[in-house]
Amino acid sequence: MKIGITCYPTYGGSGVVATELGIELAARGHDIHFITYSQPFRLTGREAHIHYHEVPVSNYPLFEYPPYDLALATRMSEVAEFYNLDLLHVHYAIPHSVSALLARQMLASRGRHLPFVTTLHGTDITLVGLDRSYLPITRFSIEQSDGVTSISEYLKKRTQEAFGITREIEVIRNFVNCDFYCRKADAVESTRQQYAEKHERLLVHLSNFRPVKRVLDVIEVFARVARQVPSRLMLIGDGPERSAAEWLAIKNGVQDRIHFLGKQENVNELLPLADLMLMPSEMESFGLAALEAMACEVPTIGTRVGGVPELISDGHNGLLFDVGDVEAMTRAAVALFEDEDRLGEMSRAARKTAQDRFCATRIIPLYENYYQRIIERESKTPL
Ligand code: GMT
Repeated sequence: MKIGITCYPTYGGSGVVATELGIELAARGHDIHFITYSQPFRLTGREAHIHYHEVPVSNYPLFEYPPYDLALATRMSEVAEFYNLDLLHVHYAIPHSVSALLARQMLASRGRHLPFVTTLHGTDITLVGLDRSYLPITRFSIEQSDGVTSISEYLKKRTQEAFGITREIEVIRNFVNCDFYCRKADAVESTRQQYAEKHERLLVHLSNFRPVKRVLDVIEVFARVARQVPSRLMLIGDGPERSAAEWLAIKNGVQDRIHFLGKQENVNELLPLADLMLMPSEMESFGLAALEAMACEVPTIGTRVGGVPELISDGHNGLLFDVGDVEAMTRAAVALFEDEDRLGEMSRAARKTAQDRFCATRIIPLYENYYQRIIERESKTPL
């Protein structure tokens, strides 16, 4: 198939999923065309079967707000026509599904089908989509999409309830490439020493440092753990809460034990070095960072919110707590570090969950089948 993919190409879960999906589909022989305002950060630009089309946005002085969504719609329709695309797949409803809707109409006026699939990721529904100024158009573009997928059962229900949408939404959960995200003993042996001494525990957090991620809770938990167990923390990512996190680390006297690594491209090389992931988010529709860690045999201490319980089963492959309960999270982390057998069992269970339920080899065929169904159905529908 020839598939166009649009996403936010910068740091963020939906962009990661879209890019990894494109890479996996290309590896299976499909032609993938990324249509975005900059090259998605996990792409090298040299992958076979992958093409990148930048969306140029005019900054004519009259435009206080350059109309990106119109430029995107134009580029989508051009790429679809020039490269004979079978389908567009947009990640994150706003504004991508609105642009895809316009592109579909532009091509229909020229006698061509261009079905599009919208994948809902979370904040496009839970935060942005429920803002009154975006709600009607988000609902409209979801209803008008030829196919809609959601990354968890939770997000599907939330979308149906909050938007009053009755149309079908297919749940296709996030995935991880289990060959790429895994723990290799020799790599851990040679690299871990950069971040922690042999006798120290190593914790990790990975996010875009937005308030919803509660990075300050990460610092609070780590500061308490570090008082009881020799340990270090790797913080991967960057964003609005970074300086508050730095300040809190200094206030707690743990700044020397924390590695602020900023945005990192090869997180698959860093995650396996850790013993435990902290994801104390206020909300997660899925929690891709936890899945990536789990594939690397790193269990997560997380929160019982959104779609997280669909990934982490409490006490088996990770541990779940109420949002903000840093004392309980601390007790759990310390208890795990003091019980090597239990930590080992949980690490193996985390890897097994990733392999058995969320491995790319299982999830990508679900997308392929879904695309096929949509393309066949739409080819028989009059324009
Ligand atoms: O919260 C983020 O990291 C950004 C956001 C995005 O769309 O980039 O993430 C959402 O999509 C991820 C990938 O599907 C999910 O794993 C995250 O749980 C989800 N974030 C929230 O729901 C807050």
